[in-house]
Amino acid sequence: MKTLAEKENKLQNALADYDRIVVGFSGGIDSTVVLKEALNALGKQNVLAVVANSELFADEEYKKAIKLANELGAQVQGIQLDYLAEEHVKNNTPESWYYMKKIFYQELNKVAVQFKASAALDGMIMDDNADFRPGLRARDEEGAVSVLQLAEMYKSEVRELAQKLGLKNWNKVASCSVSSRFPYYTELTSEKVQRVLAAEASLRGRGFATVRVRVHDQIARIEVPAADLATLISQKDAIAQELQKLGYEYVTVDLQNFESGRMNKTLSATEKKKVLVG
Ligand code: NMN
Repeated sequence: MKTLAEKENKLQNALADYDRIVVGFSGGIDSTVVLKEALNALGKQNVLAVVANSELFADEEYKKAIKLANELGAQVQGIQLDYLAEEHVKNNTPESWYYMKKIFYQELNKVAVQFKASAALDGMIMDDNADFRPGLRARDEEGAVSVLQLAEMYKSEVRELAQKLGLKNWNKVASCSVSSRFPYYTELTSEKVQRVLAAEASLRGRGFATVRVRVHDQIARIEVPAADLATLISQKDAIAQELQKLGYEYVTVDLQNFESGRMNKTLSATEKKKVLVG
């Protein structure tokens, strides 16, 4: 088993193989560690942080990521992605994760060409291999490099390294496309997406940092970690009112707590495998 120092060494060696790179930057802890180590290894002039914005992500996440990249001293470029124009994404099929990432990496590669970079890096870690991540296939097809995976780093090690690098203000809560809030095969519209983004923003405003509002037609099903459940219930009337105002007929709390990947439970192992392999 390798120590963290050995893994960091591997990461630094991997970065030293490049002279100029772009980094797909979300403002989360993983891509923040990649950006920081890349800046240390290659210098500001050779590193461009690319931050994607789209209708399927909260605007506040985009703004925070741009701000953080600037604070880290990186050159930054924002890109706007129209995921909803893609058929699979619009219909929220299990393959939609592949198609979203395909769009993302293709745009990242375009920026890499403009920046004359020799590689496009992302912040995928070892833990991502264990989740249902069809986007990893798009990454491989588009030739993006997950340097933290090359260094065999898991989340706990990335956290430790972030501490060591003095990185404190990354946006800690993992976020992903709000398409994960809808059952597969639900048609996504701008209205549905904006409503769920507003519902989650309202709950975050009440201090629920990790929260999902899963939408089943007229029912909003709120997932929070077990530790937040009592606080959520203590605010139930105000929350119900806020979410009903946004247009949900029924506002419910999930007694099984927050669990990332919850909507994947409806997919069989065979279905998942088919999507992952392509
Ligand atoms: O945390 P929630 O909202 O449940 O969303 C997580 C799920 O979203 C994951 O289990 C995964 O299925 C999906 N996802 C896929 C990718 C990818 O394919 N690269 C990226 C982010 C999220």
